Amino acid sequence: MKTILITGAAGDVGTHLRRELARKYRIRASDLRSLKKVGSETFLRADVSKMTDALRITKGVDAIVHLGGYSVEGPWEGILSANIIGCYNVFEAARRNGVKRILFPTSNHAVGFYERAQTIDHRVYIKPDSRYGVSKVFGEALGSLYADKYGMQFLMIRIGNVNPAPIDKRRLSIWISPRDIAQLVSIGIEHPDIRFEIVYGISANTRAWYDNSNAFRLGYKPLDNSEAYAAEVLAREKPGDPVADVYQGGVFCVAEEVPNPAPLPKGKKTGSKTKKK
Ligand code: 15L
Repeated sequence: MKTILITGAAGDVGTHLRRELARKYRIRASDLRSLKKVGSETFLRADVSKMTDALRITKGVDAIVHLGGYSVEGPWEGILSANIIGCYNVFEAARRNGVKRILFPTSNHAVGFYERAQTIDHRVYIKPDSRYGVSKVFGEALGSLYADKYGMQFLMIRIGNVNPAPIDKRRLSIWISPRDIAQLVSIGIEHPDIRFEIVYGISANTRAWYDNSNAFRLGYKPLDNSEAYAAEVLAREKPGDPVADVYQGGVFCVAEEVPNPAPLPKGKKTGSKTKKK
């Protein structure tokens, strides 16, 4: 039985995956927070923004599902440390520990500024809609580098929204059920010919904005379709923000106030060198 490390295991997606995959894999769950164990999984507390922690948790596993980090928009400092430094540490620790296979749950927010009127596939140019989306694009780019340079293997799953049922009109297009995301993750762990692939993490939704042919080529056969919930979801939908409604990323695409950074102390300019007298 393969040993799989799931980082960020205490979050929603991690919790669904651990339940769905408990009988198929030996799971090593890792998080900053405590969690309620599922089956015979092991738990390692870790902060992946520290390389020593990343090296410790990635030792001796067959594959990594790297969910750790912010799963929504957040302040730049937090995104930088958890999503960018944390992602680098996990991929680099995997390389040093000889772990070849990584599944990176990237996000619909890596391409959230595409309009809903458009159908996009895995080859479109990135269009992140947030600092969070940019951090997912960073993970995709880093995976591409590690695949080409070090021969590692990556499945990038641009996840829509994992939930037992779709929660609003936007999610009718991007919803994925827990059993469908578990199927995609299993493909990512088992498929013999993955080098660097991008797929969309959605169920077989009638209203999908994605052409998910790359996932189907790898053997994905989603079992669920959000249309079964459409009437109920649309009946309770309230009018939304007109800008958000244009874009696939929804409210992530609406401009927000970003506070100015604190001014630098006087006499200290970034990039300038002080001449010796
Ligand atoms: C995501 O990427 C997030 O991880 C999740 O929490 C949701 O916000 C989802 O996107 C979404 O767009 O619904």
